Amino acid sequence: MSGGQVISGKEVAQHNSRESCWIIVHGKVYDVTEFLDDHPGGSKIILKYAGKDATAEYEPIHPPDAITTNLPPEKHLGVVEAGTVEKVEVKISDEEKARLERFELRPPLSEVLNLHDFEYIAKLVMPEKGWAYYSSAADDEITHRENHAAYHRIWFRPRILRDVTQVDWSTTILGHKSSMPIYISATALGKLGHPDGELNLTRAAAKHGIIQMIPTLASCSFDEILDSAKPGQVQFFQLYVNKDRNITKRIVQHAEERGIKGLFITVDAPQLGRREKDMRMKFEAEDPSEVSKAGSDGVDRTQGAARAISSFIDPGLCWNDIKWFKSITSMPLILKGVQCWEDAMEAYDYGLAGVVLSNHGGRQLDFSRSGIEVLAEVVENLKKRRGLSFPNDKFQLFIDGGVRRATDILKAVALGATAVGIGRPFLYAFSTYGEDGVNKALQILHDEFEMNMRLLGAPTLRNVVPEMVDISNLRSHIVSVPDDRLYAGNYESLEHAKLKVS
Ligand code: 173
Repeated sequence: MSGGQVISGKEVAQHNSRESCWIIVHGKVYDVTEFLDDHPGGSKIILKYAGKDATAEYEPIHPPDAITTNLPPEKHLGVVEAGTVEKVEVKISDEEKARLERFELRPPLSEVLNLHDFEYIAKLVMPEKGWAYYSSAADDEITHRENHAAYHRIWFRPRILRDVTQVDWSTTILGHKSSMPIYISATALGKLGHPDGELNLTRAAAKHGIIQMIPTLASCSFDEILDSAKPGQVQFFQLYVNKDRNITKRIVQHAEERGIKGLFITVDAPQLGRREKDMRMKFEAEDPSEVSKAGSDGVDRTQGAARAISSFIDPGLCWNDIKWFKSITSMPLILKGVQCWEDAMEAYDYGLAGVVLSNHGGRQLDFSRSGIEVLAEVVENLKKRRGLSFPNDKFQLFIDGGVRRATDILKAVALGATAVGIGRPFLYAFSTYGEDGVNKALQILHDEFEMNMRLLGAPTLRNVVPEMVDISNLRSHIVSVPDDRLYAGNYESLEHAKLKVS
């Protein structure tokens, strides 16, 4: 049989076993029998759709070309005859019904006042898997919370009696105009939140004049995202480095050909962190007999969506590779995931264009410090040891993680950041309201900038200087002390004691 054949749904349905397993994706028929045990997400999930249409399950977690690039051409059997495929019966649980009702009842966008609101609504209305994947973070999620909490340890020292009739918070990032000192950070698997996935971000970024960083593991294909950009729209690309450097070279050079303006190489994920919320979701979805087999072939199938598709990432990536990257591209190179001044200085000495001080949204090493805290030490040390001042056009500092307000961003700018990456809040915005949600999130930040620039006494970002922030507590990690329940439960306080009334 060759790839051009028309095959009836009935015939596909006969290949419904481990011995002969055909599936339909986007109207095409594939023989995946020999691929079953190589599927990073396990054979079980494919076998569930053996002989059937797997498109709905496939779509959110695979780029559209994943199947065509992983299966040899002789396994592309043909196209399915229209109207002959039996619908896969999807049983809707009571919880799912209730969720869909909640989705319909979500408040009008006009009631959303800040970025936290999107997160609150997302938790109530998002599909369980998507919420678990987006919101999860490593281990005890201490770093995830610290990312936000760290901003609470910085206080403003605003200036008064400056003319703030006009305020302007636009800037340039790697030489490209941006209407705000932010960019949309790379986040994987956009279709877990909304059928248009990352395109929601591309469109809103164009509308608001900000830059989107496209992830390696987007649900939409790279070219689809590029094709939906406006002419001249600036985009960056986040790169996971493949063990097979030829694949990486092809991806990087394709990105450059398509006009990507900055390559952000992720350096904080030689192995993916344990996101237990995401892992549990997978665990519950599995048949227990399959779970007990997990690991017998060296691949643990119970690790959640992200881990299942991350095995291509090279843990052998090291400083020596930088030379190679410079030889294959002339895009500006930025390391994403730097966590101390020593590595930031190394990046500078290697002649890179900048670093993102980031702990991957708290999803990698738990107890790694917040970007804003690392920013302060990087600025201090690069000033002392390399005579640099920030913001600096030649070596730009970015941070991400925990940003929810323009005040957070202004704190980072005051300390020397060129711009701040925002990830989850935009995911929550499109998961709840599609592109309109992202537009609203950007409008909220716009309004917050306008007010806070005036209140700070800063007509432009150049006036947002280190003297405007008090960071004397930034490095003291305040740890909350749990209630002493033993004491509280056993001690009988004075009010219960029998007092002699004199
Ligand atoms: O944070 C992530 O979830 C992430 O970066 C990732 C990495 C590999 C596969 C999927 C997501």
